[in-house]
Amino acid sequence: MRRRMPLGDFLVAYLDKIGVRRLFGIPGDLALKLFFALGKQHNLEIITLSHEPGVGFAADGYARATGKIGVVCVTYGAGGHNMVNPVAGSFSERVPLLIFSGGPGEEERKLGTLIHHQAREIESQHRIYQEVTCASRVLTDPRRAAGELHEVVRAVWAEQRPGYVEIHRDMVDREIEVPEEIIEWDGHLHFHESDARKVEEAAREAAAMFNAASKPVLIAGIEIHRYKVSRELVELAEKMGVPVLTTVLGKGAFPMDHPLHMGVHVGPISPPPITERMDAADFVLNLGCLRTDMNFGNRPPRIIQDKTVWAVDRRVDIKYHTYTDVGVSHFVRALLRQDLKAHRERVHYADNLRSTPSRDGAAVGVAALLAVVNEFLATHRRYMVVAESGDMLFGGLDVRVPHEGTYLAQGFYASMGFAVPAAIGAQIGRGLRPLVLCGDGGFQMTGMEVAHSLAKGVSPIVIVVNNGGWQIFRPIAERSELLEIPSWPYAKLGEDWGGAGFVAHNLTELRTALAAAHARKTFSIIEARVAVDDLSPVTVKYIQAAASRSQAATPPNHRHRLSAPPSNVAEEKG
Ligand SMILES: Cc1ncc(C[n+]2csc(CCOP(=O)(O)OP(=O)(O)O)c2C)c(N)n1
Ligand SMILES: [Mg+2]
Repeated sequence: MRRRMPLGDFLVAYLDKIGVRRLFGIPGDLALKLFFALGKQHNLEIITLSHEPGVGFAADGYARATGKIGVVCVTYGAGGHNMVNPVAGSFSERVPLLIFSGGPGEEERKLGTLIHHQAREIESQHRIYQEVTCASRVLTDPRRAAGELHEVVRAVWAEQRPGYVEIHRDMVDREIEVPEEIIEWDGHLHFHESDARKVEEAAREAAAMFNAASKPVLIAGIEIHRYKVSRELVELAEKMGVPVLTTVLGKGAFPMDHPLHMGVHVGPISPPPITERMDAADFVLNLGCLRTDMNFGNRPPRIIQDKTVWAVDRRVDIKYHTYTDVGVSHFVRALLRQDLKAHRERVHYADNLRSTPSRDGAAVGVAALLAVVNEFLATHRRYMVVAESGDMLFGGLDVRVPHEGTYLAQGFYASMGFAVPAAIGAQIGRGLRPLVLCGDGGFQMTGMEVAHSLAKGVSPIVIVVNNGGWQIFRPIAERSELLEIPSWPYAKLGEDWGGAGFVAHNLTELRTALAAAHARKTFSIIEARVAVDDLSPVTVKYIQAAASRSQAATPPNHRHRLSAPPSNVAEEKG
């Protein structure tokens, strides 16, 4: 890095300094210079996919799986706008992405014509991204460009949210001034500081409540992942000896095979042992949990404030007061330093699957499919399960990944199209092989990105749950034909794209296909044929909860009837 250097060279040097080794993107004429400037650095691998949403989800999956910043480069307008949805998902689920977009140069802007790819004004794209990023800049001033990029990157890391940098094509070769402090900086990024006095006082107060309680429970959310305190959380839980639940979005924040892990808390639609234990709790310690409707099972949250400590978004709410400037990582570490009563509660893991395994030759039912996946994961432990929005987002909640593997899903933003490209990005970054649980609808959005697997050296196993359409809505749809989508030859596509393909009509075929896919080095697509009206146990409860909420606001003569839950579903208690 030099005091004066072309902006393109500075970007390369800067990314190297912060340890970026991979960048996801698709070029375009307004971003070509930028794209190739970044590509000049030989230790920066450029990963291209076919469609910007895939690129965005891949970078997001990379960031989730590695805990590093996912970097993206797209062209202006058509490319940039195509990527808004994945970035919005990263914003709402706290994933650190850095988006570089190209843009028209000064020459073109002087022409007085509209410029290709332009939507409204030249600035429109930046304005759109301002809504879905924590920091954004258009680098136009050679004296300030370096500092502005640095500011965006520091915000991305501190906030664990996307940042946006637009670089018009004539800026890439412009000499810029690099401040001495950036040249001398060691490249380490930091989370926000907390106020040490507030941290201590909040931890003391929470510990006193915990010590006075006889049935405490701990719930872990997404910030535990993002602020990298999973190890400390395990230590804290072991010191406390109490049941640990995770939220929907935070699934995986606590090891699913740990003896203290009780399962996923989805408000009142949790498995009955979990709702019962929550009802009995006289103290609930929420660490890093976002207050989302998904986390509460689409029912109004029932939070008894005098029994609750809630740490999220750099604040700790205790009973009816709040400590600001307390980050969850500092709070967890401070809790660990307190004298804590050691409980010795025996915890039983609870899910929504029936314990009796289905007969081998039986048709693939969704609950049985999930049980077969669990069986597979118990013996093939180094897998990263990636669940797609749709029935599999809820089905995935009943999947139990051993601690050697991991779990990724958009548990709140819930965009279809996430799973396959996110799995590709995640495997590139983390090395673990993905097992993707995906509906046919979700697969038809971005599943074709799996065709890049061979070239990118990745090997996901994609289970396409083919129920003939967007069937998660079937229980509440008045016209089910509106949910239908064409059937694709999923297994054949897998073969034609250089991987393997399997069709499973029953559980024996599903088990065989999983074993064969595992034995292969390439990617596989396993099409699991499922009845149109078969859904995972959690989906049935969730859709009913959502429907009864919307029906409460609908005049009685306009209410539609819910179909009865499929017979393989465990009835909700109470
Ligand atoms: C990008 C996007 N568009 C639309 C939706 C709304 N949506 C949620 S689930 C779903 C259907 C999912 O169908 P499929 O992937 O086949 O899963 P299934 O529920 O049938 O198993 C739709 C359309 C969404 N979540 N994301
Ligand atoms: Mg479907």
